[in-house]
Amino acid sequence: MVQGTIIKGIAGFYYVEANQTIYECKARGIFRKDNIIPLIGDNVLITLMPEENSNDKYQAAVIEEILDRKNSLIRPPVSNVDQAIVVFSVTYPELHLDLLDRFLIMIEKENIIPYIVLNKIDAGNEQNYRYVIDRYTKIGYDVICLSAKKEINIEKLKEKLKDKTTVFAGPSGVGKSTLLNTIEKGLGLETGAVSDKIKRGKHTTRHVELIPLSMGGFVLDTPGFTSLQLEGVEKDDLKYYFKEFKEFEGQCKFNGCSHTHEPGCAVKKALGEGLIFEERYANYIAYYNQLQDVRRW
Ligand SMILES: Nc1nc2c(ncn2[C@@H]2O[C@H](COP(=O)(O)OP(=O)(O)O)[C@@H](O)[C@H]2O)c(=O)[nH]1
Ligand SMILES: [Mg+2]
Ligand SMILES: [Zn+2]
Repeated sequence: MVQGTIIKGIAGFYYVEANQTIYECKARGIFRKDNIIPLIGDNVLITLMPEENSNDKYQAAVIEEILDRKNSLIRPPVSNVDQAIVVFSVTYPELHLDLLDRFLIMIEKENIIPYIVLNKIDAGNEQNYRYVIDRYTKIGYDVICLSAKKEINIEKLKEKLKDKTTVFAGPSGVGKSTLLNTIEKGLGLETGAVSDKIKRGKHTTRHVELIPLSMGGFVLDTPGFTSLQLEGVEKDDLKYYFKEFKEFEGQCKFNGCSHTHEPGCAVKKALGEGLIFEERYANYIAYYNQLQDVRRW
């Protein structure tokens, strides 16, 4: 048997990359019986079919076994993700820190390593976004400023992608596809001017597909989101997804402190001392209340 990775699924077929070759695979019936549905990103064992089952484009194979998943996301539906690149633009569309914080929560929840990319620095004024770099670096995130179009600082990002499975997330129009086209030459992903897309209402409903990188590893381009629900986040767990709270965890007066109203709260004390950013804390409270509301319904 050969080990490979499912990179896309179309009409009952799974396409598995193994040793630089893509195999067109059917899944064995046993998965359906066990209620396991193969996911893009799954590491699988396949057996190759005799030559007469193959077509011009692909060699035929059968997926025999799905290996244990490290993690899996619902949106986009993909497994075994190592890291996520959250892309924002320093010009248009505007930096939306509420959305950035929501992305970070969803990524932290799945134990995926996040990187923040600020794109279009060729067109922006550093004075306007310096605070974003400072704030998120201080919290402990890696912030990479680059220009996909002018190819500035691309290598800094590229070195993180080798041999990893990386999801690219971020709002529409920030330059995700442009960035991927720059990283993997000849990819030819569709890109568009922001205003044109909105005007024509162009919404390319793409299927989920892992793109193999020639240096090793996979990337996944996601369609842009303009809003993000904190799906599946438990109110009481929200605090664990705020990286800067971690060092104060366990120092509050009450066990299970929610850091919202309790006396003797170490997080609120840190906030008062300027060790935690007010905007981040304000978002924590806002999301906490939203999650609480959902539960009461
Ligand atoms: N000035 C500038 N524009 C960029 C850069 N990267 C992408 N763009 C433009 O931003 C628009 C949206 O890019 P696209 O890659 O389609 O964004 P996506 O929706 O996130 O995939 C296009 O008009 C790109 O040419 C950059 O580094 N600098
Ligand atoms: Mg795109
Ligand atoms: Zn507390």
